[in-house]
Amino acid sequence: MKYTLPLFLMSFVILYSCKETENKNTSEKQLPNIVIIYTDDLGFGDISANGAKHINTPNIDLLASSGLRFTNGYASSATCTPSRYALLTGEYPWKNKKAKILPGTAPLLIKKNQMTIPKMLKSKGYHTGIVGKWHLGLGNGNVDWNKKITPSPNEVGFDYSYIMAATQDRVPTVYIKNGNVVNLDSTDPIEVNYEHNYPGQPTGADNPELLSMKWHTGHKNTIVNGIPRIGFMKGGEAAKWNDTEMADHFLNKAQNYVRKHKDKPFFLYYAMQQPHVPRTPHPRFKGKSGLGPRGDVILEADWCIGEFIKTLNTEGVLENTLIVFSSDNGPVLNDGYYDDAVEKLGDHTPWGPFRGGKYSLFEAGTHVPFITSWKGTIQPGVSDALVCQMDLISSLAKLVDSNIKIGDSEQLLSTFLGNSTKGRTDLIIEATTRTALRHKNWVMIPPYEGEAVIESVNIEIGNANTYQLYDLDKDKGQQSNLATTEKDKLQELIKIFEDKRGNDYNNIELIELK
Ligand code: NG6
Ligand code: CA
Repeated sequence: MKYTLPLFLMSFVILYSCKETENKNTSEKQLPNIVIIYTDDLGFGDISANGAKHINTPNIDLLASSGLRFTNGYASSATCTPSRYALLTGEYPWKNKKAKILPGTAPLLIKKNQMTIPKMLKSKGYHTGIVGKWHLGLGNGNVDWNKKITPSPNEVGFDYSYIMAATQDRVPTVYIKNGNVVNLDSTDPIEVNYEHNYPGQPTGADNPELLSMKWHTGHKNTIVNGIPRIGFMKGGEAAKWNDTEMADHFLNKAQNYVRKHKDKPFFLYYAMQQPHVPRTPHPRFKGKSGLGPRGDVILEADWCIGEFIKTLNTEGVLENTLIVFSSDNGPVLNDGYYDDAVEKLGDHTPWGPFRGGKYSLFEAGTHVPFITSWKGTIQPGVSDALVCQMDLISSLAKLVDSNIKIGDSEQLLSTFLGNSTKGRTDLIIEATTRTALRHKNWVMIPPYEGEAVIESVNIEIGNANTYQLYDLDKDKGQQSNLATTEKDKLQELIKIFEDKRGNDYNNIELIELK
């Protein structure tokens, strides 16, 4: 009798501490780290995991062979800004008329009250970070680059941001950390505009003798590191990035982010700059692919991914990290600089089995590499389910038990984790403001006016004066237009498309690539 009370208390203590450990384990399990590795202009056929024979991407392949490789994974769009908008917000970009390729001076495209992946995860206790390319606008339309830039990624859900504002070929050519230009010297202020040059400054158009890379189309304004860019920039000499060091620089920031935040659930959006132009491989990779700089920077990106995953491993978080790998749009060879991408292509097919490329409504524009990997949780395999990057926000919300709902984003968590083969039935794809419908194995492209091929990039963009209908099961390369033979199917798809898209889909402002 005399031992009863202490025994009772002891069992209570033991029970309680078991409960504590159990809670800790469950909550740790419930909240895995999430990493999105996002490449820029990497084509479906640019990775050996998807069948490339003339380039070797061992680290991406390992991600694929140890995870789930999607054969029907899509970016929402065939260009960068709209795809990134859809990825982060889960909303179709054609619902926001401003979601087009943005200049470096564009205001922030995501509204401060809009839901985003990092915002949703933050509400669940995650630390959230972005390293790399942003291209979703900054500030309110009149940024003073010498002061704190706001709003920035930090106002739409990211606790930490280390970014380039737009693209590697657009000014300002500086890194921005949490809204402040890195290494800014106040005695050499930065000015940026896209309309006129600053007096006395050389440009790509006027000073070919200063160029280390020759422009082909568009890129003829301010010269930075011998490379002519889009837009004009003055000052900020000490803050300018080094193009060939950029991959190492972002990798380093991404690795440090993991090291610093590994003890708490984190979300990292690692938005790599390759293989977008200007392609500036580090000397370690120069000439290594035999395909010219475009191939070399793909090797560089693959290496960075390997190093980044090594860091997750050595920091002990790989088994508690869901990694999503994809690309913002399909491939392009000559995208405005002479850099041997065309000349040295050989037999490599960046577009894989598909037609078109970046800017195109044909498959290669949006049908991109897509891999999910989570060591110990996702069983290796291949999924043919139709999925879009836009679906990640709802699916990740399910993963972390958040109850946010985003209309256009389908909740496909079990598909992303390999526990279901069910994908979307329909997806509206977008390319330079034009839209088309993927429905099951079918694709319907409505008629659009304008050139069929953008000559400067030599890509068929999908315009025709008739409806186009393709059966991807039989015709991945979209060679056989079935619109006149499969009339019922065509009508069925037009109806689905117009129900979702509205019938004013042709009332659009077409983008010109000059
Ligand atoms: C185009 C640029 C191209 C690239 C693209 C954006 C010209 C001729 N072309 O206007 O080089 O910068 O915009 O690419 O200037 S994206 O991947 O960020 O969407
Ligand atoms: Ca892109």
